[in-house]
Amino acid sequence: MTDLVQLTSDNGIALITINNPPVNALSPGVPEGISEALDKIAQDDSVKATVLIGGGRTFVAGADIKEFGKMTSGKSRGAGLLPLLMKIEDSAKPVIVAVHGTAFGGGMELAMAGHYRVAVASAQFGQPEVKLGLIPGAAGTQRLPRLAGVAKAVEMCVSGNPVNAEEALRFGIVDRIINGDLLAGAVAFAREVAGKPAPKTRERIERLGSATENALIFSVARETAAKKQRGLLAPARAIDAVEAATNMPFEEGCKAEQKLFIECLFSDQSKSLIHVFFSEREVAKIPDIPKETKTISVRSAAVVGAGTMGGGIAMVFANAGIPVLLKEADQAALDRGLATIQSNYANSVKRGRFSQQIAEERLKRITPTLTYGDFPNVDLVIEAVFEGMALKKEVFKDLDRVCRPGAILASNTSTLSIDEIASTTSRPESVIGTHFFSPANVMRLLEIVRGKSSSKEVVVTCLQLAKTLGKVGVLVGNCRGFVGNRMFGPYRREAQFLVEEGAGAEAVDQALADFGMAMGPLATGDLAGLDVGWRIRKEYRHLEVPGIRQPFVEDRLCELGRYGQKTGAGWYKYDDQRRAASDPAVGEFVRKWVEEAGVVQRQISAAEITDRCLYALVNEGARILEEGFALRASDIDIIYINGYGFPAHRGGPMWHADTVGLKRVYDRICEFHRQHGEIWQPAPLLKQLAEQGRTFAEIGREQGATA
Ligand code: 3H9
Repeated sequence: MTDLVQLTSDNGIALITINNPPVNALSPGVPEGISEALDKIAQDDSVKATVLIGGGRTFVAGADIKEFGKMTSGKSRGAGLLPLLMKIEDSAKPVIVAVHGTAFGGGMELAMAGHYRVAVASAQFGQPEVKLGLIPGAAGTQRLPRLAGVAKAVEMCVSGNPVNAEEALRFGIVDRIINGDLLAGAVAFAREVAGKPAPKTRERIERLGSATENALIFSVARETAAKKQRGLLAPARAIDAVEAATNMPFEEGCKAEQKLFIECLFSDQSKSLIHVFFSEREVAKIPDIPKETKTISVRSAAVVGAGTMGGGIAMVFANAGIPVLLKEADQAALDRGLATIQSNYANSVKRGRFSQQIAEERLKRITPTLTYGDFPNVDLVIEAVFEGMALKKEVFKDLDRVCRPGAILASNTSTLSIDEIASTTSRPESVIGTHFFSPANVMRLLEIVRGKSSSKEVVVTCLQLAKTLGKVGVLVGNCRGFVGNRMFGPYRREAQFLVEEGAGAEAVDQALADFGMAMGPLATGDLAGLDVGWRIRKEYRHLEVPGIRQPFVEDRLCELGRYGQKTGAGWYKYDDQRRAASDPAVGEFVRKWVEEAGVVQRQISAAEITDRCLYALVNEGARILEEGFALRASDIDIIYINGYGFPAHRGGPMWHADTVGLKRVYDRICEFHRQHGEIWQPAPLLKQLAEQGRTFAEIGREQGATA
């Protein structure tokens, strides 16, 4: 028996306990341990039935995801779970699987091989493999339709979303919900079924449906997946695999599933999504901050500024159950802010996202105010006033005066220096940036900007708080635009250059949407407001280096009052529902302006569009990494996936560059450098890695950047 699995007994009932913290993944040693235990149980006449249970906080969260990389690089042959599952199912004595926490992926497959399943009410069951670009690979697509029916199996394997114990019971995945002690309940259940014939999931066919019913289920599922999970391999393969369960014997179906699983496992999509899974967990690990660093308890908060961002941030706190003050300078602005919040909540209720009662509870947690009167009582304040240094400094002077010592003073600035803001206070160690993305109550990303004096406690607290708020917090350094917006500049610059050089706005957006971006860069500009960038460009014009090319078409559109969606016209025209349509006038304007500027237009391919926009991101990302404003390349990937609509199945911009090959990316950037001048100067780090044949992922951890 391995250390990971224990065999004990309780008066004729054998207990197999899996102990592989933190989530009892089926790492090497676990399947072997279960198998050995079954052998012993088979030989022990005193045992009448077996309970299989997870030790610690959960049952089994799936195969060990770390093993997949070893399998694709030929270092491991994988868990080989199928024979173990057959052995469980063929066991002469009934096996009762007792579930708490999560039975996910291989854990769910393990549970389905048992003869019965019992669970606590809080347990969750799911086949989330698709979220890793995979399909269930241990007969999940074959056993689940036999238990839960074809439609439910398709839904669970294609969406990857779990069901709770109650739903699992309703669909026949679970046989009994145990109220009270799970192990005791499972043992009692085992005594009830001991000595009776044990049902084998694989032999059940009554829920497999008729050919006609199934044909409809599969065709609807394929159509929906093609639309909602555009460009993704795994959902389509999951449907193929469940279909195999309906038209092949079990063993054949398993072989078909294996083939499809292997196809997915070796795909770039799966490698990218697995990279995203681990990177999302890596972001919270900060090399110079010890694990045991104390955090500051955040039980109440305040937001200064009730505009779009401030109101959204207040909602984020209220949604997470944290009471929040919302301060404005005058009553009219405060009323406007509150009205927007109320209408956002009303919309959510109308769309069925949550009940009226929940909306009211959330709203009650937001206390509007015109003064700093209650500020001494809060643990954290987020300033979200208009983006101007003078105003922000004034606010921070006030906060320094009124807030209690130790309270965190955060700024939602998207561009300004946190150190300069902090310098106006007597406690720069308590000052930090918390850059939310619009709409703050929807977007998952939170850039946490570490100032040179921000204390470790404040940094760790903000990283933890991000989790509490349902965000993914990424620590970044204090440079202009921080990480996300600093990279977004060159990306959008290239999109505009491409239009000037002859690509239509639609062609630019389409190429990037085809790549998988949630939205093209020009349509994104229309959404955010083209005037925002225009104002910034005017303010920083004095910093432009003479002789370096600058895009000009977007500024001209702004001069015509075309600010994007809010004015009904920008790169596109919009109806009163803000639906976009292409606007031939834009093409005409551009041709005229470009001709005046002496630029000769040409045919531009979709490949050039994506290369120029994406490699502009990569080149700037490499500089950021080298300068230490991001800790790891994977942190940049997480920022782009969660804040900028970069497709997760491409792993983020830096991972995408690794996948393409840094030498190829570097060579292409050198080509652009020759064609378009100094803005394409390759980042030294990129050059170095390309020459050494290395990747961003490799250096991520050794970079030791300061962020
Ligand atoms: C599969 O099963 C394929 C099969 O069909 C069989 C094919 C043969 N493996 O998320 P957390 C680590 S595919 C390895 O922060 P939570 C995680 O990295 C798999 N490691 O906790 C983290 O490590 P660290 C299908 C894993 O409480 C630590 O555990 N299953 C695995 O917020 C804590 O994780 C899935 O896709 C794993 N399977 O959430 C489930 N899972 O502390 C994936 C977690 O060093 N897992 N770790 O950063 C989850 O969804 C969540 O982790 C879970 C817990 C909900 C379970």
